[in-house]
Amino acid sequence: MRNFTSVHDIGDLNLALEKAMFVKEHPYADQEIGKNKTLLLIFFNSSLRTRLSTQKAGMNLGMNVIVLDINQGAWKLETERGVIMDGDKPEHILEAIPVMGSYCDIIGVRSFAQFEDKKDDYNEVILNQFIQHSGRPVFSMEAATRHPLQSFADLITIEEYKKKERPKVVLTWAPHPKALPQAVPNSFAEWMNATDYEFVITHPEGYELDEKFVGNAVIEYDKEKAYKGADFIYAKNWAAYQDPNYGKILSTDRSWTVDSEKMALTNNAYFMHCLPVRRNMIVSDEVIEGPQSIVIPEAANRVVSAQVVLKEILKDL
Ligand code: AN0
Ligand code: CP
Repeated sequence: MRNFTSVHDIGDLNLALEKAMFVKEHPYADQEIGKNKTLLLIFFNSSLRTRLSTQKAGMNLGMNVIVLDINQGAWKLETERGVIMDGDKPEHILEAIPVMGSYCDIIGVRSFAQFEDKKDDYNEVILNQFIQHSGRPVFSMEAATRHPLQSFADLITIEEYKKKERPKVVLTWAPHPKALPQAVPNSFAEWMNATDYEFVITHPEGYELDEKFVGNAVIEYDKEKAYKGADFIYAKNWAAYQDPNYGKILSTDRSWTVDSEKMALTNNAYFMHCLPVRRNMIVSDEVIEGPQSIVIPEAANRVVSAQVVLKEILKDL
């Protein structure tokens, strides 16, 4: 594998899942593969899970790991070409990227959608600059439109917990006070569409995602209907995608909060969320603390997804 930015880079999903189960059972089996290789993790945005789990995955593979928070201690980066740099940004990303590439063997990048220019976000301008100019394999740690390490961990988790071959998986929008990117739901949809699960998306009108990610999912605006018979409820907030409301909050309707009442409509579904999660906005205390909540094992699987991806990249270095 050279770069990892979406489900399309992982190859056969069943094979990827087999690799994941191997890594989970034998986390230290491949300590030689990363020896004297340096992993650089670049964060333009905050992180708890991605930061820790990706470092752990690298260490399990014997790698040296360096982490850089661009907004805490690095020079502020200009990202647009042709700008007269007389403002508050002392360095251009076109120098910074190859310099960073010269200090490592593999680069992970977290760079969220900025909600300033939909085209820039959906063209993955920052991530693609790393791919073009770093000279190194690059993997996404949540870019503007996708969060593939999260979705891979989600898939591993569903495979571990599912009680039937073809579970009903429901992605539900839920309210949130801040505008959040579509990366997690886009990516989750893309990975679910690559399986043969029954996959339903429910959200208020106006929250339609990019068709490219929705694929063959069934869109059900009636949330109670969507919850019916679900085996997994996957909650996430996102801001509007469709024009002219791109990046806007259209609703904070708490009837969409995942609560025990709605969970009672399901087939005793498991509750999933990528975290961080705002309690009693996205999900009630009762549901997230309840026996069907699998958010902690889901987060733990982030080490597994990262380790599979790093191992595949290391193999092809
Ligand atoms: C981010 C998002 O919604 O994309 C990261 C999730 C993994 N969440 C927040 O910023 C709260
Ligand atoms: N789920 C996830 O990516 O969490 P962080 O934002 O804390 O990395």
